[in-house]
Amino acid sequence: MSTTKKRNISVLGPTTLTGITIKEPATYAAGLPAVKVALQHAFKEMGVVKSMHILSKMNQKEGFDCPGCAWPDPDSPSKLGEYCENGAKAIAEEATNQRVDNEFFAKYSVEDLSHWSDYQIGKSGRLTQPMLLKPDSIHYQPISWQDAYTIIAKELHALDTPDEAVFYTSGRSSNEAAFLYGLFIRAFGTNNMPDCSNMCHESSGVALNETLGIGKGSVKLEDFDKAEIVMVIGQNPGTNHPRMLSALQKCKENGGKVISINPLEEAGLIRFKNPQEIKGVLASGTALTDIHLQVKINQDVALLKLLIKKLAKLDQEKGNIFDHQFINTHAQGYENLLADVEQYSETELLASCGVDQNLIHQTVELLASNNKIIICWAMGLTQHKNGVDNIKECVNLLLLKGSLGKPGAGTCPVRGHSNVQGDRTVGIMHHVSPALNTAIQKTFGFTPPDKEGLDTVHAIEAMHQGKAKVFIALGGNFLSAASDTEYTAQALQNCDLTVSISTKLNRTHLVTGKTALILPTLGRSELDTKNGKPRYFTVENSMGKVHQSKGLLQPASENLKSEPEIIGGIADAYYKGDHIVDWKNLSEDYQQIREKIQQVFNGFEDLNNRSKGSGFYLPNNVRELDFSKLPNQKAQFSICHLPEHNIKENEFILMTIRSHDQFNTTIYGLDDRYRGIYNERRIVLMHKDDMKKQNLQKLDPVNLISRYDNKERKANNFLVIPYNIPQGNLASYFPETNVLVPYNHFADKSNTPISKSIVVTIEKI
Ligand SMILES: Nc1nc2c(c(=O)[nH]1)N[C@H]1C(S)=C(S)[C@@H](COP(=O)(O)OP(=O)(O)OC[C@H]3O[C@@H](n4cnc5c(=O)[nH]c(N)nc54)[C@H](O)[C@@H]3O)O[C@H]1N2
Ligand SMILES: Nc1nc2c(c(=O)[nH]1)N[C@H]1C(S)=C(S)[C@@H](COP(=O)(O)OP(=O)(O)OC[C@H]3O[C@@H](n4cnc5c(=O)[nH]c(N)nc54)[C@H](O)[C@@H]3O)O[C@H]1N2
Ligand SMILES: [Mo]
Repeated sequence: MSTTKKRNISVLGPTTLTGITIKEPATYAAGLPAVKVALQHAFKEMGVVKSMHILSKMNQKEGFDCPGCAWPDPDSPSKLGEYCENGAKAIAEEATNQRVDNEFFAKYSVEDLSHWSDYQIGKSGRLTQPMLLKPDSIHYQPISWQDAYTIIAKELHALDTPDEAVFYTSGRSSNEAAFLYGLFIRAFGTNNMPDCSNMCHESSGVALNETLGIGKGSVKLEDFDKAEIVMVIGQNPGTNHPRMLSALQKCKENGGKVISINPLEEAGLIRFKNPQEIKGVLASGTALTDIHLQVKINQDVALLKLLIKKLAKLDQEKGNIFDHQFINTHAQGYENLLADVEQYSETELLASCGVDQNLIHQTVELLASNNKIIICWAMGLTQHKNGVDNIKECVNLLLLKGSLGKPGAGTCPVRGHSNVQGDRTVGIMHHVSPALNTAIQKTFGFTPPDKEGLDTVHAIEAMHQGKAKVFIALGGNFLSAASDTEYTAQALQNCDLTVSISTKLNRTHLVTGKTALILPTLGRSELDTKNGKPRYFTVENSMGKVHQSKGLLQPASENLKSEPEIIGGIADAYYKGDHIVDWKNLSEDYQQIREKIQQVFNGFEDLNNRSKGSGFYLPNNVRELDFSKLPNQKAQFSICHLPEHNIKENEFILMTIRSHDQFNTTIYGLDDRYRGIYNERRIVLMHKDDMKKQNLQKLDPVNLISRYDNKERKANNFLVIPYNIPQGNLASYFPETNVLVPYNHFADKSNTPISKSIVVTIEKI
């Protein structure tokens, strides 16, 4: 047996500063600067010719789906494709001309690379060849695909039970890959399928399932044209879903109003200069937000309760404010909800949420006189201890107004990764679904396990405790994305084997189990061929529409395999051909995978044909106002509780957010243009009065410290920036601040880490 060398890895990487410049925050999003920045990124990574070729094919019907966010494409996109700065950056990052090859790994050990920043690591380029890190080594070395599969199969066979393996999924994988992966995992015998959703919209899924009977949103893109009010809560579309700004623009042009609820006044929500229109280039563009409610971090329930309470009062006085016919026909729990808001005083709620009283009045007036309301939200609501309640309170408001199941109204959880919703639909799920198990049994002839699996936070705990020993990741960057970086690092390092199926190098490849494998895969933009014939796969967007995506670029290396083929390779090596499923054959034939998806799941009839062109919508009971699966066959009002933070003197609530130049843990650049911060990520935004109280000057370096369960966690070296943020609140970027998030503090019911409300103190350096 080989010995295991203790590797000297820097888990967190460097904390050095990069040379900040600060300017005034921007007052609009997009416009010409966005085009300029997008092209700069694209040309730098891909060169001019390749850039122009590929950018014209993104999000077109016969093109490939943008690997960025999950916002849907309009049915009739412009000739240019719908323009998006951050989509261009996402594609530049994937289609870069830089390569991480054998020489790279021979030159740099994992110890060396661990001292690089995430930015440097990502910029080193695309992975080109399967690589093995042996227990006694600090250098990855090349390995053949077959030998890599054999190592995985051997480690999986060596486990005492299948539950000692953990299979993570990030949300970029296609429906075909995710389906096959889930199928293999179940055949292998576990439901340990943590996925990025657990850290993302899990709270939305739980809340929406319990209240409306489907874990997805109900609106379609065209509803934005018809909406009278769009509320954007805890979401920064200018950066994270830039194409959503066109939808908000249309809403405004048709007379709709936008209410944004956010501790920050995000530039993208102030004004949009659509670069595809003359007025977006030459004139001032479109003002988006009509009312900005600057809520304190995690006081959305207080704010929504206040609005509901005031509306209820008006309804009693004047009538016709709530849609009683809708409530009587479709919902239950109305009286309890009214009794609940009765308990709170308006003064108390107003103080908790910290919003200006006049703005509350204006909002109530708007909500009172309109009935077509869409509520959009993202991580600002989901990543709190009471994330599920945040969303249930939004549903309460929509139910009261009858704003569901009709044009221009409904729920709109704005998803993260471009196929995270699809992955869940086709079976990536740690919970047991008896219906799914029966369908798999019927279709494939084996019985999937019926024991609940581990989600992200519990998988980390299991690996930390030595109860799980093999970790396999289909995409993502588990180490940096998950909470409590040092604890998670130990969890991964305790494993016998960690495997990453990836497009680009990241920190999870450096903080590994005793043995580690990197399996390089094709990206969205690349041609995927079998016997010279191009293949396509399918994805589902944020609004439940399934459509095809077909890459067009030459792959980054001839040694790459598609995700389904890699999964098939692992399964084939594990079963050595002795299984009821012909893994090799199935994994190479996407048409056949789609046929199986169609047999296992409802709503995918004729998938092979219907996914062509602009695609089709999956069934959605809320659109039909069918609540038959819920108690009494009614949509459910919920009683939501106010958060308890018990903030002591000198403590702050920190939200960990995205800069304009990153996609989760992939760092595109060091600027956060809309917030006026350039060339630095180690920053913390703070109210000027709080700075005074803490005796801090602009750009003073500080450490951030969290203390949970008597454990101190520290993130070092951040520069203080005075900013328009509520007092008592701070903002900083993830993943640098993930070290502060305790692994065992997460949302009730959804187990989503509390990344948006970490209690911290500040230590001046
Ligand atoms: N370019 C780019 N696009 C992306 C991503 C990316 O990193 N880069 N990530 C993708 C993924 S996986 C996801 S999940 C989405 C994330 O999209 P977002 O959820 O927009 O991303 P965050 O930066 O986490 O921003 C959360 C917003 O919520 C606000 N907020 C924080 N706490 C609270 C609160 O308590 N209440 C309220 N009302 N607001 C709050 C913050 O000020 C911020 O504006 O974007 C997806 N698209
Ligand atoms: N503190 C804090 N933590 C957070 C969040 C936060 O707001 N605050 N947000 C959370 C959220 S919303 C999410 S979704 C998670 C994200 O968690 P992950 O999905 O795990 O992280 P990413 O950074 O998106 O993963 C990037 C890596 O995916 C790989 N990759 C990219 N494209 C492909 C592909 O097509 N196929 C394969 N196989 N690999 C690919 C590349 O190797 C790249 O390095 O992070 C969460 N963590
Ligand atoms: Mo996400």
